Amino acid sequence: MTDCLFCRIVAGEIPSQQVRAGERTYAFRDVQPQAPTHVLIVPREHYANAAELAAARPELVAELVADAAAVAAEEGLTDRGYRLVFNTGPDAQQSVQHVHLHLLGGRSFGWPPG
Ligand code: DGP
Repeated sequence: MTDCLFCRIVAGEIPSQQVRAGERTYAFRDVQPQAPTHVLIVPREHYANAAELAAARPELVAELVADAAAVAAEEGLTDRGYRLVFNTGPDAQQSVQHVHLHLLGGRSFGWPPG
């Protein structure tokens, strides 16, 4: 999809800070990081959200999670842990309609913060 931001990032038409490049997936740093490590992992193929991806290509959901775990290990997050998030739809504030798995780590997500 030529008008999709993440399709254009995957195609290299818009620059991104690459973290991992697989045959079917691509991982890059979020431009508005919410944590010391904030990486987005996407399928190269366009699907609007996690449910659509799961219905069409369930093995790719597993691949996104495996990629996230590999990136987490590379970033030294395995022992302390990390958060994985798929935002879906307006109430979840999904702003890019190309499914993306957020990998967040390097801080505690306990409440209250700190
Ligand atoms: P979501 O709200 O779940 O749709 O998350 C979209 C994320 O994408 C958000 O955290 C900011 C990030 N983002 C938006 N535009 C760009 C961009 O051009 N480059 C990169 N690297 N990240 C972007």
